[in-house]
Amino acid sequence: MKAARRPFLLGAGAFLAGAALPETGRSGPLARPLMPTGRTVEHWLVAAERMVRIPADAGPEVPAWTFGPEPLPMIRLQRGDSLRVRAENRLDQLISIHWHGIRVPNAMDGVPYLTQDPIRTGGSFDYTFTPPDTGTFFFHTHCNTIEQLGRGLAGVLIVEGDELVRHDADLVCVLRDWRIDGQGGFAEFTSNAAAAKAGTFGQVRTVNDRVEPVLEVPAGGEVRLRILNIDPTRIALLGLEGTPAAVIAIDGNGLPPVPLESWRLGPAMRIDLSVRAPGPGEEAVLYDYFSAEPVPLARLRGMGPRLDRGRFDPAPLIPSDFPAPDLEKAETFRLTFQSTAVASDLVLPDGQVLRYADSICLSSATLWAIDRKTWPEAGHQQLPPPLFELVKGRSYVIELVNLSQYQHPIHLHGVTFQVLDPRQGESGQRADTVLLGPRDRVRIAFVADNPGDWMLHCHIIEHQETGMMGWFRIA
Ligand SMILES: [Cu+2]
Repeated sequence: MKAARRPFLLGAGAFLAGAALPETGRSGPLARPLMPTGRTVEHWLVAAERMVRIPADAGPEVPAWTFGPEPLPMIRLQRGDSLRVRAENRLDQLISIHWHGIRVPNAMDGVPYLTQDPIRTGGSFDYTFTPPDTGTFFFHTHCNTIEQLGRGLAGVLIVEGDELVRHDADLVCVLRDWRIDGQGGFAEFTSNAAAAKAGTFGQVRTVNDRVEPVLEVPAGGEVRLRILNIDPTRIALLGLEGTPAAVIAIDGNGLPPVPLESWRLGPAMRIDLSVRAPGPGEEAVLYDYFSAEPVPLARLRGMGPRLDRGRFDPAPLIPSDFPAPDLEKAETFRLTFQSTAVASDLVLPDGQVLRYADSICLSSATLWAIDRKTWPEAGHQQLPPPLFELVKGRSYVIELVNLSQYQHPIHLHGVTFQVLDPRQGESGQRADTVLLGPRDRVRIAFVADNPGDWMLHCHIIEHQETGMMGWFRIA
């Protein structure tokens, strides 16, 4: 029964400031404005090469690049907290830190040359911002990302404070694969042949850097499982066997709970699950069904006496406060995503034919394009013109059209968008990354309320760095 759950005691009078108390009916709770806590959480991230065991419990030591002694730093904030991170660079190449999914001010977005000078060897940069939204996010470098992410430079950022009913446990499951060569080093992170297709896959599959870890959960309890796919390449098809679960957030954004059957989670995408923990000593298994043989990724094991939480009926999260796009007045832009090597036609639902009979000039560094334009030489020094320029405060619809036969998780910096075409049984969800299937088309909408120059790119990093990357301006 719901009454058996502990109510979430709200801090800082967050709701009292609003006009109405949230409702927990079918429509879900109401959003609420951001109330700063006045607290600043400080972290010092030192990017350096460190010998790390991969997988963490059993593997050989490899020269990973990490932000600290813990290969995967975890930052947890309360809603309304400010974050100050000093990022220091002790690698022999440039870095910057991008805060994926956080609607930061443009100067904090961590894109070299577009929003800041890259952090040089021996240098540092202070990132300070107050995340406007709750949820499950991550951060990673935005320079030479194929190698820097491949060697591990990433971390998790969680902003708490979105639960009406507190879960009995709150766990993080970070999916990433490693390219280990078996001789104490890393295998090649990319090849042109792989980058022109689905990308280069890691061969050591890990959750929280462990192979098929056992995650202990309070037996019978309600568990929040924050699943992040921070792999540069792999698109997982997730399922949980042995216990009921529901998707309660996509890319950190709460939505009316959707029963989990299977869920396609591309690079950079996240889902939060509410899971009924197995009974004492029992297990549930998180699988990736994408390959021919389902791959077990992690096990949830019920521990302690069984908690009585009644019927499985997860409560929706409190959504973040986003302006709703005005779809009547919104201007529409269309972006096409294509290979530079393959000519392709696509007939759209309105009968229009998009034809690319010729190919863009090929080089080893340009394999992919947005609107037939590739990012020059995978660098950021020479900026191409923006893909589009948006007027601050106006609503926009962006139609994303995939002309290729490969999947592309498309990510926009600076904004969280509404996905107008439902993808996996959900509706009206907010996201920062949307997965385009082969020859797929999806419309997204948002209010251009965050001024600045923002990246738009595929998050299969080899696609991004061989051309499938652009930027747009909100002014
Ligand atoms: Cu892609």
